[in-house]
Amino acid sequence: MSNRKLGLAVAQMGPVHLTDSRSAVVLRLVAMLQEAKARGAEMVVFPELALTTFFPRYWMDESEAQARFFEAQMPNPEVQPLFDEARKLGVGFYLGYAELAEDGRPYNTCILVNRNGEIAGRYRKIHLPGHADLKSDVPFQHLEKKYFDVGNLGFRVFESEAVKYGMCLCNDRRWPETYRVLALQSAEVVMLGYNTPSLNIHWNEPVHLRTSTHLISLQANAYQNGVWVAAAGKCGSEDGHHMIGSSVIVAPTGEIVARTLTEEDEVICVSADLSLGEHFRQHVFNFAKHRRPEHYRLIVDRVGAGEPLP
Ligand code: CDT
Repeated sequence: MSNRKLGLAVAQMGPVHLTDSRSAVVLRLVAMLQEAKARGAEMVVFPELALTTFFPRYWMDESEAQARFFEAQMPNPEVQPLFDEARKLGVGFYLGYAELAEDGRPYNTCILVNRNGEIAGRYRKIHLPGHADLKSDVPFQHLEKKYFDVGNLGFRVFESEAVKYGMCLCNDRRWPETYRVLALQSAEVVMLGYNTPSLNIHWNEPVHLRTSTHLISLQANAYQNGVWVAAAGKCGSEDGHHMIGSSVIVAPTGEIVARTLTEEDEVICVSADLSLGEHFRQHVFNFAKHRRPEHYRLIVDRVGAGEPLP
């Protein structure tokens, strides 16, 4: 077994309010990048939609949302200091933001930036939660289906500085297909950012389940795919709307090896032994030896649950 180590950090964010400027947010990201580097990080994971408040909770025209919350270029002058600092420190990062693509389409996107400050990978969110219509009987909206198109880049693995990274965003983390498609491309580390409201507007879910289902999803999928999972939340109360914290780094054993304590800007960092996943990938989850895809056809042939097979 090789013994490859990666300094892996998660930079959780406290709230970003409607009145906070991009430049102020980027200063916070730069400070956490510096702290992570000082603690040995080579890769730092920031949250989903890290540059703005979690705006899908608000109803507005698509054009207004795009003007206020989307980035038509990346990097752009307000975000450039983060790229510059990454290059100066020689540390990579994952960043989630609302992207207005060159063809004008809106996506919930994350990028992988390498230690030279260059974009080395891009993912556009596939499992968009929520709704597109105005719900009048709930305390806030969840309008990802209104503001974003379904991602068109698939789940891809990017090799950067000799590490194989997979990326996804928030709700994707609850779907086993996400991790399996990445693991079938030999991902070693899955990075994700999230914004998870503490209240579920769709059914009366006890608040504690919001955190436990988040952790169960990460831990089970880390183990079943032999990957490290690094999950960064934006949390606390954004203009009165609370979101869960509990940002974590999970080992391929399924164990949480670092977890945030606060609901504020907070860095957690581990030295991730990338060879740990190899044990699982070569034995219990040796895909080539043990998978039986001929019995998994329904996973791609059906979307929703249907009748038992004849
Ligand atoms: N941002 C995001 O994807 N949040 C979802 C909320 C689901 S409730 C409609 C999540 O999975 O945490």
